[in-house]
Amino acid sequence: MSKVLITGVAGFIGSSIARALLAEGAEVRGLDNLSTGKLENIEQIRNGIDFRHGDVQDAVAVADACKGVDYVFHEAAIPSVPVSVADPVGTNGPNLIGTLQVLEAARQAGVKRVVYAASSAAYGDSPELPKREDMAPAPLSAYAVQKLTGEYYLTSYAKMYGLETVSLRYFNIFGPRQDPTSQYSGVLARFISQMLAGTKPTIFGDGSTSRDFTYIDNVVSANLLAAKSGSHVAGKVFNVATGTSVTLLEAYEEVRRITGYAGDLDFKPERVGDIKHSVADISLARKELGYGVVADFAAGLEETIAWY
Ligand code: UD2
Repeated sequence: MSKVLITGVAGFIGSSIARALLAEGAEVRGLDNLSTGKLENIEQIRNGIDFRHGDVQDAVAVADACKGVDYVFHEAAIPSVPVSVADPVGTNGPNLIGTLQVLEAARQAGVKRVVYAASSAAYGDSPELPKREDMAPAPLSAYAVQKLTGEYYLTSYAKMYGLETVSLRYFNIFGPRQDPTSQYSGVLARFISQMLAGTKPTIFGDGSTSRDFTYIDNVVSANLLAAKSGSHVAGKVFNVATGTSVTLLEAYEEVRRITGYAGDLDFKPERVGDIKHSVADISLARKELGYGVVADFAAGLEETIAWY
């Protein structure tokens, strides 16, 4: 894959993509401002990558990071719906201006392709399921607006400047190195760390809320495919998910079974802005990227819990 730049390389997803690219023999450069990313995520691969402590909003740092690079994997963001709701202006910089800076630097540097971490948040809470890429977007939160606008910039750069771009709409991603410590952490990371510690987990709602929980290996695979596919994928948007949904109660039961947690759980009212059901149609990614599910929910959960 020659020379690549991963923004957000010290994050859960960026550090996983870095490992896979290194295994493929790529020369990996990484940019991260360590706001949500952690150096411990790349500790074991630190010597293999050209790590740069810098911000995606810093035009000079990004331009420098893009020099000589063939592929950019843009993962840097503040990946939280509630944080964006609390601070729409503060999150717009990292999530949207950062994306634009990356695109502009990639264009100036003659990068071959930019692969972008887009979000299923673009679909909002419309009742039609499963979510297909040709459905009208209905962003609710500032995060959704920022991520969706980023997609539009990618498509615009593909059309205006011929920069090859691919947007991957991630559904609920989980796996090793996902931070479980914040109140805004992914529900599976929270359930696992809480149950292993013998702390009572909480379900917001009655437990029937469902998600297309997607193990990280699928995301890594989708990124590699998005970079390697022919130019027919340029300017396009793809769901990255499993195509199956699991309720919060089912997820709780499964984590409980694997961890051997003997306690029970609390129920609290649904969080403001929560989407009730989310599941993807992944047929477009299958057809155009050659994407397939490499690890399903059960297998991914076993792997994740084994990592703790
Ligand atoms: C996910 C993504 C977010 C964005 C969004 C798109 C994660 C961590 N976040 O948000 O970046 O792409 O999808 O819509 O993947 N919950 C509990 N107990 C807990 C924590 C959460 O019941 O301790 C519930 C929560 O209220 C929600 C569901 O679990 O109904 C999933 O929450 P989440 O924070 O894992 O992810 P989500 O779907 O809000």
